[in-house]
Amino acid sequence: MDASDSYQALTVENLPKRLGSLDAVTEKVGGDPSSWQVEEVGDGNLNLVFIVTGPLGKVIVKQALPYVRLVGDSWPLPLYRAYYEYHALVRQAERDPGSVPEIFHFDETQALIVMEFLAPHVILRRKLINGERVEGLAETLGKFCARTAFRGSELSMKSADKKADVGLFSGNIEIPAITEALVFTDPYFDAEMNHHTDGLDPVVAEIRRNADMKARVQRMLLKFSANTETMVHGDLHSGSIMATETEARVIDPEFVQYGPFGFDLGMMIANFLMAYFSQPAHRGDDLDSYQAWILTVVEDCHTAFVDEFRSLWASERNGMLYPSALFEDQGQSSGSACTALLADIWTDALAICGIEMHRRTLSLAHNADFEEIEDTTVRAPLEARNLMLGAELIQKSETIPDAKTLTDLARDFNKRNFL
Ligand code: SR1
Ligand code: MG
Repeated sequence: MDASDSYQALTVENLPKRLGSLDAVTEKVGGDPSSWQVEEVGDGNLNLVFIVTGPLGKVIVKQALPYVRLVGDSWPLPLYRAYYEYHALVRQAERDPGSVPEIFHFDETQALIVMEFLAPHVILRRKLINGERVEGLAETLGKFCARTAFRGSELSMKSADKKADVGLFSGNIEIPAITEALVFTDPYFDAEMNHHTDGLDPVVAEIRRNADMKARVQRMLLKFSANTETMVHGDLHSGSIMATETEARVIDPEFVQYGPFGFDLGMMIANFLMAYFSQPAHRGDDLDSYQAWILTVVEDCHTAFVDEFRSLWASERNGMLYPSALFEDQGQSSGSACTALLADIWTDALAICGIEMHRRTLSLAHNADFEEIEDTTVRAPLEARNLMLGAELIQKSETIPDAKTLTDLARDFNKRNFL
């Protein structure tokens, strides 16, 4: 494809002709492009996603659409998000090698990325709904969050490089604006695109009446929009993770931006907690053991995050923050400074977690964990537990010291009836 070609959305029919002359694609797929099998598999909220199959193998082609797919062309969205996604994938691959799909080709004008086809991976959200376990999941995800957080910050990066990167990603305006509205604002008033399950009204009213909690959410929005602590994935829910029985990879970082250290950890944990609360509608005899496994993943994610962050603190603290000149070089330990920073990160993560639990139940984009529960008389009480724990986390984020205290709270809320 000629780089000067103006943007045109790919179709199953025109993809072989349009990508068939790219070496980066033909080397992976093989054969005559006219014989390629092309399948459109995108079921996300924003993009086109194709699997392209030939005699040598498969690739994924992801192309941004100039509007929000979930809503339609009444909500335009810049194509430039593919550019930021590409740059995010490059950085994540450097900071946590093997954690994200390999990129074979990027075309800025066409807003498309050709990347590794992950097989036999499936979206983690589907596995959680199906009751499947993934070995080593917590370790992989906790390390991913710690490595990308630490190595994307001035704990590790040269200040000039980090500031240049903040400049680069600051052009990604419309995508964070989605998060600013859909995640941090819309759940807390009667916004146009909101919807929630019948029967939830009393709990929704209680949440929207709570001015102190809304102020805390706005405080987090201020941090989200103004703190450039590190490069965050920005949308690390269980639909942005693909897994086999023994491996997990992170995909889809188009919501990348610079933000708080705890953002990705908090959003990810929220999605495990929503999977946890939805389980009574998906499981039979194995309910207790599967719910227990999900909470173990939450605890172990936090442990892996903390352990990896501490290890990088000891071995890679070469940026301008907390320099050894102030601590080790003067014969003093920086251990308590690291512990205090980790406590702040955890506090932010808990508040983000609660906010994500709210938005997935009240705002535009819900998740399948709850949405696939057809009987709303079953769904509403489960969502109410989720909403009430979300409120607790936002309000008590400073006083929940660790992941075990968090999972104890989840176990407690899982027994309660809020409607
Ligand atoms: C209009 S986009 C809705 C949601 O889909 C994405 O995956 C993000 O989570 C966004 O908030
Ligand atoms: Mg996505």
